[in-house]
Order: sequence, then structure tokens, then C-alpha cells
Amino acid sequence: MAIYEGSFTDTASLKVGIVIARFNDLVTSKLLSGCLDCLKRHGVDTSESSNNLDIVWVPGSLELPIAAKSIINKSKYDVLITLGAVIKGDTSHYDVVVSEASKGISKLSYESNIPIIFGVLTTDTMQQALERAGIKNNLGWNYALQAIEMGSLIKNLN
Ligand code: INI
Repeated sequence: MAIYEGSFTDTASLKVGIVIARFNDLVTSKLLSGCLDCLKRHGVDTSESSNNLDIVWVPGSLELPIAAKSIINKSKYDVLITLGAVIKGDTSHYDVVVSEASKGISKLSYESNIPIIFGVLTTDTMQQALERAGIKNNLGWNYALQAIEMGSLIKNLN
């Protein structure tokens, strides 16, 4: 019998790509800080000279899938993290953005065989989004942990 699971310590060579939306950047930049803090504390080189980390900014969450696809084609990553914040407000655009971003990212992950963490907050209000991006808890941290676990798992299974 073989049991496979991700490692949180075997991170020295883990190559991580982060694709992040500028829309609601008050929220997304906080998610990024939490994410980088977690990666660094788990041994991923997050310095400016790192060869194991790239960060790509896009206008909004709708653009996350195409940018993720482009960087996958450009370089070899063990895992990607997508970060965004879609806040409901009064617009029906919300449903389109959430649905297209999540479908595009899942499809890309499945087809490329590279885990892609869906770090897109979907909330009714800015207050709820800020609470999840650091006022109460920073989910950026959780997304990074999930990335380390899935990146190392799929790397070992391949
Ligand atoms: N993009 C987001 O990331 N969050 C939002 O809440 C949002 N809303 O509400 O409209 C949003 N829209 C922009 C969208 O992602 C695209 O950038 C835009 O439609 C251009 O393609």
C-alpha cells in the first residue's frame, strides 16, 4: 500500500507562481502579504532575486485564467495561486466574474495537471472581504498552505 500526501517542509525547490487581480486591491494586496508571509516561513525563497517565485498582476479576476495559462506555457511551476476579490454590491457582473474565473481556473488546472489554488474571495460586502484578508483572518495564508501541500503532492505523484 502507498499513501501519498503533501509535505510542508520539502519546499526549497518548490516553484510557485502567483497571479493576482488589481480590482479591489485594498483586499488583494493584503491577501498577497499573507500569502508571501506563509510561503517565506515555510522555506520558499520569496526574495526579489528568487528563481522560484513569480508574481503576475492582472486588471480583474476575470483575467486570472488567461494570465495563469500564459505563465504555465512560459515556465515550469509546481503550483499556482490565483488571488482576487469579487464583491457583490449592486451589480450582476458579480456572478459572471465569479463563474468565469472559477470555471477557467479549474479547467486550466485539470488540463495542465498543475494545481491552481482558487484564492478568490467572494463576498457580499467590502467589510466581509477585509475581515477575510487580515482584519480577522488572512486567507492569503491558507491559500499559500494549500499551495505548498498540493504543489508537493502533485510533484511527488508525477
Ligand atoms: N473584478 C474583480 O476582481 N472583482 C470585482 O468585484 C469585479 N466587479 O465587481 O466588477 C471585477 N470586475 C472586473 C473584471 O474582473 C474584469 O477585469 C473586467 O470585466 C474586464 O474584463
